[in-house]
Amino acid sequence: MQDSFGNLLVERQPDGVWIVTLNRPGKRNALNEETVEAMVALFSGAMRDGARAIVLAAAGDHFCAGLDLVEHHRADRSPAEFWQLCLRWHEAFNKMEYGGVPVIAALKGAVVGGGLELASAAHIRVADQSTYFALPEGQRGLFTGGGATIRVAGLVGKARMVDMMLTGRVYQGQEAVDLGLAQYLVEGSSYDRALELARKAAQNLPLTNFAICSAISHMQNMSPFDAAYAEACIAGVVNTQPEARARLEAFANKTAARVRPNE
Ligand code: 1HE
Repeated sequence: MQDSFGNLLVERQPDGVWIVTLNRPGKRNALNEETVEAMVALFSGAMRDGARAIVLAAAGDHFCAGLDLVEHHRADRSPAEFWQLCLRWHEAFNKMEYGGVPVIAALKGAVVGGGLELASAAHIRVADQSTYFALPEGQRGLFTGGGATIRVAGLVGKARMVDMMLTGRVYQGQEAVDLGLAQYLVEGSSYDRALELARKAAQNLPLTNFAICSAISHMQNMSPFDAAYAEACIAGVVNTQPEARARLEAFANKTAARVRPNE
């Protein structure tokens, strides 16, 4: 079943995997106000609406060119208006990161500016040979407003983010993976690998994925002392869920798969 949420296409597969496609290829999937509002709506309801994992894909050759610079130029926004706009971006990306449903981004081409802010809110990022990452805001006379100072700095570190913004430095390939901008680099299609990973994650119990895809992020915002307490509390709920009993039973009966090294 395929729906359209403004500039997002949503395909809901029977196993609970949703394919959400940024669908503004003519504008390199630049994020205009309408697209950000569609993300807020979609990611706010995804868990309630039964999504078990989401592939965040993109139409065309580029994942996302960031803020819609033409809309921004034409709107001639006031400081207060842009401040408000940034809060909507944060709302959308927080719903993704803290919403409890695994989001796997299938990256290709440009993942730049606000596009990198979007990608960095996903739980898993898969790059292909065409993918490149940059923060061109510095060269455009702008500053990041969609969470890069938290999420991109969190991935690559403060010094690298400052360099990316001051000099327009581009990262790609294995170097981007080594820095943490993506966790996977594929020879073929990032979409195919992202779908495979989403199907795998969708086999976990929803409550377990909820904890993985919200609690770990929340804990980064806490003191280690409080995070440990919250971890115990969440484990109390997750590790005693009735739905886990069959999986534990299978392990006890020696019918469950064992963890083995890669071949
Ligand atoms: C756009 C945008 C955009 C393309 N806003 N319209 N982001 C940037 O600085 C990236 C700006 N974009 C680019 O550098 C390039 O467009 C790409 C490398 C992504 C793609 O290049 P290319 O040669 O395939 O496409 P193009 O010819 O540059 O653009 C094709 C169309 O997409 C064209 O529109 P058209 O109607 O003339 O055909 C472009 O105007 C349009 N387009 N990118 C609007 N970004 C909360 S703060 C976040 C701060 C930021 O994100 S700053 C933005 C950083």
